[in-house]
Amino acid sequence: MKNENSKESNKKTNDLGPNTESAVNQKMTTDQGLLINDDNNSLKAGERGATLLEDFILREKITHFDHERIPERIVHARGAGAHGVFKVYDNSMEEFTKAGFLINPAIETPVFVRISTVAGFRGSADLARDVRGFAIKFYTEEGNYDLVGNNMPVFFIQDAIKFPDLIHAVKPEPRNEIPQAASAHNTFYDFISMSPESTHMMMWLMSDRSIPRSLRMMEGFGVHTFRLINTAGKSHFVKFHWKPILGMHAVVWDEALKINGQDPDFHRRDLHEAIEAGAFPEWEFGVQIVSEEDEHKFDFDLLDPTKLIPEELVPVKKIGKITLNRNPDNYFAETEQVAFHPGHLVPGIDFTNDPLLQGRLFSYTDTQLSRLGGPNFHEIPINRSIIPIHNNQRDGIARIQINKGKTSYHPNSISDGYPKQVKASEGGFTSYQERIDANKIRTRSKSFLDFFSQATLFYNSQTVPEQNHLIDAFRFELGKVDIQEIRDRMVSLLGQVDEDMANKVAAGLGMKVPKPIQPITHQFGADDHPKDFQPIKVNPALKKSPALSMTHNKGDGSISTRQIAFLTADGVDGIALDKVKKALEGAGAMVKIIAPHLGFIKDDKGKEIKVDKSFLTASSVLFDAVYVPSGDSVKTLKAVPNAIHFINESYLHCKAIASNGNGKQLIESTYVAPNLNKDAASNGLIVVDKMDDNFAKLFIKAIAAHRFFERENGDKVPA
Ligand code: HDE
Repeated sequence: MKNENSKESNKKTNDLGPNTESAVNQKMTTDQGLLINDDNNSLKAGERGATLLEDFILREKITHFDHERIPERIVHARGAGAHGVFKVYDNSMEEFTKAGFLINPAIETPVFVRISTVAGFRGSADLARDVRGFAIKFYTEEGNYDLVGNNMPVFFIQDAIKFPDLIHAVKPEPRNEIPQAASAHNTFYDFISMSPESTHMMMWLMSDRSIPRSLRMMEGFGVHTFRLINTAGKSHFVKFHWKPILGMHAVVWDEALKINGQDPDFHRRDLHEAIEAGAFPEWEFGVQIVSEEDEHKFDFDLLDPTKLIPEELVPVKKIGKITLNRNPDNYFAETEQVAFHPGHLVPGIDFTNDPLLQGRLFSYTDTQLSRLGGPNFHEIPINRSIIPIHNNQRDGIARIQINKGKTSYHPNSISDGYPKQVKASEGGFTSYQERIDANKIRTRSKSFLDFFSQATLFYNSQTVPEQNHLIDAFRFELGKVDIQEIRDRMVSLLGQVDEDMANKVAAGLGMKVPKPIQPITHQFGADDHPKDFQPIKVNPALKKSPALSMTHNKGDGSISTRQIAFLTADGVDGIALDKVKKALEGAGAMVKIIAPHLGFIKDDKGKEIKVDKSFLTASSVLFDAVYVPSGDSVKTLKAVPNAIHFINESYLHCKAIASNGNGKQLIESTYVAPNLNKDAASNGLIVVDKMDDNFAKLFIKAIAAHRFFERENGDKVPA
């Protein structure tokens, strides 16, 4: 009988575009299109075996399964992706670039974004203390442009040749493959403490930037200095920025550790759920532009990727917006198989000679050859350009395109010379004609040898709670290093950044800050290595850059997508619960009803309320704030250890806590009790006897404040 999954019926029911498939209303087939009659039993000689080698259906299924995995990315293996669109605000960039998608506000460019951690394996937990990769593929009308950046504007090393060493040092140690997704171990600090150029990046890594509350609430950076080229061929230097509309927010370290157990997919889930709920993540795209004439006017080298251009020196001009509005249909096909490359360029954008960027230009295609199995990865749907591809590249593993015609070379006369090259004036890509006249040498430019000024600038620009978190992070990480010599070297480096900070880190480790220690490697050129860690000393133009503190960008003050826990049980005050729920949801927050058991509870009027989570699966670390409504429920909750713990932990993690009426009794049963009389505005405890119209407003304001770090000044509660 004919297989009714004919091309027509397939087309009708699976009209999702090329290369997509939906099994809705379809019958099961083998990979060759044969209808399957039994997918539950293999072919056997008799009811009790043996199984026959002849069973090609069994063999096809198992063979495919055996080869389901591909090598994970060597770095950035753990990631989450989303589709979206990019649009520029106006044509004001025309002066600097000819890239159509950056100058024409009528163009809506489709994008795919993948955000990742660096060190962990593909199955590692989301809240590792780590840099986040922020890679964007723009499917422009002039070809694919990839901006493969991070959530921190600088990097650990200045030269690509050090990348394998850096990554080997941070990855699990070779002897026992421990620890997973963590920089807190001997080999990482062994390397870093002998790599003074990494000190600036280490300040970023130990700051709260490395433990974001959400992937939607972090900045993105292109890191390297790139070039913009206009129609006249004139070049300007440029740094790229992404500014999140929701502002920058982080969790606290104790919370990060616990989230990794409670929900290792916390960031991935958060991104997915926000997009499903229609709360589309948005970032504004910004540029810092420097003219060619000003290349040498800074006290650092624009080509050095361990340096940033302070926004106070060159402001970030916001030129457009990216909106992520669609989740991938299939994680593997899209998020796993997407292949980024800083060398995927379009006319109007070009490279500089940053030696880290130059090395990257080799690495990204090379790595896809082993990860995606050959040179045809550009044909995988997620990697395809939106404009058709015509060239003389042919064949290779898994070639999908069927090239017609008699020729596959250029020049040819048989095919009238097609495909033809295109003149620059017609949109053909030409490289910026930078003049180079130099000796071939292996050395580090002297202009790269100031290692600490910007590390100090970063530290000075943080608020006191941010500085304290950074010190605690170094204490934690170096506490996991068990070779004293390595701690000595690392703390001596910190001493060059800020004496007070180094003393505080050292105190936590029960040691004194050692004197600067002589470098023991020939890092800066075999014949010309400097005598100390700070070979070039500069007097930086800026002592403080507020833009470097996360508190300078808390966003639009909305509480959109914030997760709020309502602690309830039978007898809860239904009117209070409804009122606060409506107000919070009206402001975009997501309310979850938590109770001692799943199913339904009854409010004080006997009305049934659906429970979202029981205390067994709802930990405080998965929420941004907590509310205890009044009612007989409070009596029950006082006897639930997890409810008590919920309040203590929320307080420890500096979150807003609200209650009305006898809800206060639950808070009085916790370690938080002595803090109840403190000022609500600075302490985030909104505890009222009688609920008025202002209650929800105060609570919303407290949630928007995100965290109340004042609580860390000595009145920490056990949790
Ligand atoms: Fe990467 N990097 N990288 N990197 N990188 C990769 O490419 C590499 C660097 C970044 O979501 C790999 O396809 C070298 C800086 C992101 O798929 C690999 C050097 C920055 C992603 C590679 C660097 C990045 C990668 C692994 C030093 C910030 C994930 C898999 C010269 C500006 C992209 C892959 C995704 C991935 C090499 C340094 C960002 C091995 C050699 C600096 C966001 O090719």
